[in-house]
Amino acid sequence: MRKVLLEAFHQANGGFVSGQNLAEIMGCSRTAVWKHIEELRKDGYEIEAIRKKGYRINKSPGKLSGNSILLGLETKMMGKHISYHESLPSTQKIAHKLADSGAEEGTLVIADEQTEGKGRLLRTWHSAKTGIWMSLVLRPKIPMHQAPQLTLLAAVAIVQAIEDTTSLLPAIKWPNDILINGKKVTGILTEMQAEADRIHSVIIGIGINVNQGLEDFPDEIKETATSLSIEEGQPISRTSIIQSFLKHFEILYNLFLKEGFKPIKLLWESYAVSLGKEIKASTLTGVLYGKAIGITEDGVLLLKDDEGEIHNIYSADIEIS
Ligand code: BTX
Repeated sequence: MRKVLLEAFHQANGGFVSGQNLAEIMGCSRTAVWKHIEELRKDGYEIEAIRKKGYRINKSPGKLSGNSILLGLETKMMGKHISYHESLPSTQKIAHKLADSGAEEGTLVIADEQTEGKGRLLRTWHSAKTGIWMSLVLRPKIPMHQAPQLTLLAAVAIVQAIEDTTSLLPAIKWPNDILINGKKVTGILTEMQAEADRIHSVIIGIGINVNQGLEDFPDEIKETATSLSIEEGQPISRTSIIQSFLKHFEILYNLFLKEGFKPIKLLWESYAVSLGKEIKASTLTGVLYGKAIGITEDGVLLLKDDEGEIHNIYSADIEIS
């Protein structure tokens, strides 16, 4: 019922919807409509009521919910099914389960808080309330070796969403960190379910620090992490960031499926901070120093060492010197 009510407001595009109209759409009495409106108000929606005009939503709540994301979401597929949870160990786990049981492409799992947020290589991702912790289920028909390109694609969509919603200028550090003023605001973890050379699903896990204050970060990341609101100096709507991310992601994903990685690579390069710089790459097999000279068509980082030898870096932590 609530979903129908929010959809009716969405259709009205910020305008008024009369009580009578809402009663017809919802198939209930006007008194019942009023009760549902009161419920929305309790959840933080600011709803104006004017005699003879009806109701209008002036402001959606800062609180996250599946419905507030759906209200105003401009996608055909991404985020059309949302599994929202107040607190979870990790959205990745739920997304894997949903993918196993046949969830549609574009299904999104979101939590207000994660108690066991995962980074890459079994690292911890701190996921206090007021950030965005989400996992997107994809079912791309692509060869397995192309799956890591989706991490780079997601990074571009996040940068575009941050640019849409704030005045900040984010930059990407290969492969998956988004930095603002040199500090990490986002991490991306791409996991895959596959068999032989067939991808069943790709789960893109995204963590964005949105409204945390410095005091919300544990000591070990206070120097290296930041949030959008710290950088912008005011609270940022998580709902707007998620909606904008899903919109950009869908456009880029369709482009990627049609034309491959090339157009995504160009966009990614335009946001990259590490290219052309001297870097230290810590890989699982050792540490390499040299200049980051570019990425390949497959999204692999190219590092040229002092002897002029070029190394392909598939997975590493990068420090810019
Ligand atoms: P990563 O391995 O690149 O980054 C992890 C490292 O980043 C940690 O070791 C720590 O130094 C630092 N770090 C941890 N938490 C934060 C934070 N909140 N802000 C800035 N720096 C931090 C990046 O891994 C991948 C992160 C994916 C997180 C999403 S959230 C939704 C989904 N569910 C889940 O469990 N993980 C993903």
